[in-house]
Amino acid sequence: MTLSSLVPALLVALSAGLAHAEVTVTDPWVRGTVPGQQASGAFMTLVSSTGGKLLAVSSPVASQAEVHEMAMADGVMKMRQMPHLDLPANKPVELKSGGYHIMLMGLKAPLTADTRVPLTLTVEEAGQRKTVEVSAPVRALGAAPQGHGGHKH
Ligand SMILES: [Cu+2]
Repeated sequence: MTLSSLVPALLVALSAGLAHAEVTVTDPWVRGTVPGQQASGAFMTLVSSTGGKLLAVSSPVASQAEVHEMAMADGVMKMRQMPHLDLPANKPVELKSGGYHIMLMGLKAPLTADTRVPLTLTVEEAGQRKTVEVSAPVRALGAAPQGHGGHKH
């Protein structure tokens, strides 16, 4: 077997393995922060092909990262930490503003637009733990249409 025939075979084997059992992450992003801000949110859509759980998140930009749920409790929006986030098989789970989100706490520096934040997700699928690396772009704090966003150039 020559090298040129080996490489395509290897690529096919790799992509077949990826399609088999993986958590797919789409449209990840992190909300930008202003200097002095200690926390921010990370958002994305997760799909597990076999069903699984998101167990933990870590990022080099934050001293701590937690999976949170935002929900109404006694008429007040409250956040609580989730021990894990269930990922039903082939059902997209959306992490978004006002719902599930990843909370980045103890930020070491402001998160500025057009940079990227590396996130490591620890997931469990079919009883197996693995990590998924995500590179999430930072979107400006003022990207949402709500008055003074502190967005300067
Ligand atoms: Cu939170």
